[in-house]
Amino acid sequence: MMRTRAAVAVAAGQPLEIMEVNLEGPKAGEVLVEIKATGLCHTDEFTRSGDDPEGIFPAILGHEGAGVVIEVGEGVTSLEVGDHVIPLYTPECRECEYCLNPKTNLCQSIRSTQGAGLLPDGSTRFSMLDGTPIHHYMGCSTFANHTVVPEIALAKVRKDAPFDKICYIGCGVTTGIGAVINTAKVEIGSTGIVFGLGGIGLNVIQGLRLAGADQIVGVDLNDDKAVMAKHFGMTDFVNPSKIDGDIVAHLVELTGGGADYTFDATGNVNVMRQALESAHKGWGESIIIGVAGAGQEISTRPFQLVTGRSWRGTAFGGASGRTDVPKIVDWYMDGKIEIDPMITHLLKLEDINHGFDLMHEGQSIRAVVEF
Ligand code: NAD
Ligand code: AHE
Ligand code: ZN
Repeated sequence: MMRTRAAVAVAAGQPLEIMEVNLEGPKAGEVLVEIKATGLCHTDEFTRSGDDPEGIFPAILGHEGAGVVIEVGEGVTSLEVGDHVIPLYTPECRECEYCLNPKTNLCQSIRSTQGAGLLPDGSTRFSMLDGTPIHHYMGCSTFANHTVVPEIALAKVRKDAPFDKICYIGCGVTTGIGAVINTAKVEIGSTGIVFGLGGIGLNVIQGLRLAGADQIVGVDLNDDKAVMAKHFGMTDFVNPSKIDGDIVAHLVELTGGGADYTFDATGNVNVMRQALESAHKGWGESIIIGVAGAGQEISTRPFQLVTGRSWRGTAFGGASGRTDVPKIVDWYMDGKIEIDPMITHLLKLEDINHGFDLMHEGQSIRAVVEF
C-alpha cells in the first residue's frame, strides 16, 4: 500500500477535491503507473457533472494520461518497469470475440467491471485515508499521480515523446483522427462537416485534412474556435447563431447538396440530428462522437435514412489502442500530425477545477495537468 495525490470526484456536481489517497499495489495482470500528465476531456466533465448514467462517486476521474511503469503484477509479460505508457479506456485483450472481429475496436473483456468503477477482479485499489473505497473511472483514473491499470489497457510508447503532449493521444487526438480514418474511412476529395470545434472536433478537422478531404466545414457557436480550426485545415466556418433561417439548409447549400461525411463532436442531440440531415442524400454518412447525458435521445424522420443517409457512432475513434496508439505517437513525433497548439493550458493538480472552468468558458482546447 502506498499513498498518492489525486483529484477526487466526491459527489456529482461538486468540484474535485485534491487529497492524499491510499493506493494498493498491482495484483495479477495489473500495472502500477506513475502518471506524468493528463488532459481534461469533456467526458470527464460530463461524469463529474452527474450527467453520466454510469457515473459512480467517489471516483478518481481522468482518462487521457501518459506515464511510466513503476511496478508490474504477477503474470504481466508485455510491460516492464520504466516503460512509457498511455492508459486505454478501450483496452485490447486480443482474445475476446470483439478483439477477434475486425469490424470493432470495442474489446469487452473487462467492460462490465470497468463500468462499475472496479478493476477486473471486482475490487478497487484506491481508498480514502479513512478507508472509504474510491472507484476507478473508465479503467484509467489519470487524475491521480499514481494509478493501477490492467496490462491489456496500456499502450507501450516510445520514450522520447513528451508526456504533456502525448497524453492527449489517450483520448482526443485518437478519437478525432480515428473517427475519420477508421470509422468513416473518408476518401480523398470528400466533403466533411464537423459540428463542435473543441478538443475532439479539431482532431476530426486534422483527420479530414490528413485523409485528403477537399472541403472541411466547421460549425461552432463560438467564433473564437474558428482560428485554430483554420490552422488545422477547416476551409469554411459557420456559426449557427449568425445564420438566417435553417442551419441544415445552409450547410446543404454550402456543400453542394450535403456533405459526404458529417461528425457530431458536441454531445448535443439536436446537433446530432442537424449533422445527420446535412449529410448528402443517397450516400452521406453521419458519425456521432459526442456523448449525451442520461435520458437524452436522438430522433429524425426515417425518410432521412430511407433516402440513403447512414447514422453511425464511434468510440475512441475505432482505434485498437495497444496496436494503434504507439503508431499515432510516431505520427506526432514525425510531424505527420500536430498536437502542440491544441494544448492551450498547463495546470498543476491543485488547479484542476480551473481547467473545467476554462472548458465551460470556451477558453481552452485542452488543459493538461502535469504532475
Ligand atoms: P469541448 O468542450 O472541447 O468542445 C465542444 C465544442 O462544441 C465547443 O467548441 C463548443 O463551443 C461546441 N458546441 C457546443 N454546443 C454547440 C452547438 N449547439 N452547436 C455547435 N457547436 C457547439 O469538448 P470535447 O472534449 O471536444 O468533447 C466533445 C464531445 O465528444 C463530448 O460530448 C465528449 O464527451 C465526446 N467525446 C466522445 C468520445 C468518443 O470516443 N466517442 C471521445 C472523447 C470525447
Ligand atoms: N458512460 C456513458 C457513455 C460514455 C461513452 O460513450 N464513452 C465513450 C468514450 S468517451 C471518451 O471521452 C466510449 O468509449 N463508449 C464506449 C463504452 O463502452 O463506454 C453512458 O452513456 O453510459
Ligand atoms: Zn475523452
